Amino acid sequence: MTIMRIPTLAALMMFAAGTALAHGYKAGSIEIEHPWARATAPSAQNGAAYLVLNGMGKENDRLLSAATPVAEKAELHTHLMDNGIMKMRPVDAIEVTPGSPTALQPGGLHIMLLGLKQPLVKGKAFPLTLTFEKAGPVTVQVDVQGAGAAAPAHDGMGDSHKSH
Ligand SMILES: [Cu+2]
Repeated sequence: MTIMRIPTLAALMMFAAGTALAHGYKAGSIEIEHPWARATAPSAQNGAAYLVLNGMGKENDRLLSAATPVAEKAELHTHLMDNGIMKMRPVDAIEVTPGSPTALQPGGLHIMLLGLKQPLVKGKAFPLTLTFEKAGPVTVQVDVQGAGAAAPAHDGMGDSHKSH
């Protein structure tokens, strides 16, 4: 019955909203802390989002994909050293291991936002939907911080992306 399905979804959404504390989110037993992105220049094609994944349950899970209305595509990326040059590579999934937080941060794992439809403006926020293998999808709000926020390692990002 339709009547049963819709309230279930609404209840889930309310649960997600109700458990948001201090800019944290929950998907099943996974806590997602402080999603943020760096502001981009008006001409920038790409951006990146960062957050921390905390497995609070007993089982491992995996972040499989991400999507956002502000970019054509969101990919899971990591940084690897290749002949002394830091390069970004797509990864199939990001592991979430209970008891060991997985940090997505500049210079490491990140969610790449490809084909920005609008610049990421400091002080604004945008929705990002994360899909986990077991916990399923959850939408978080990503805070946009100043262009100079955190490590400068990501500044070469646009260039390395153009090359592949
Ligand atoms: Cu990247």
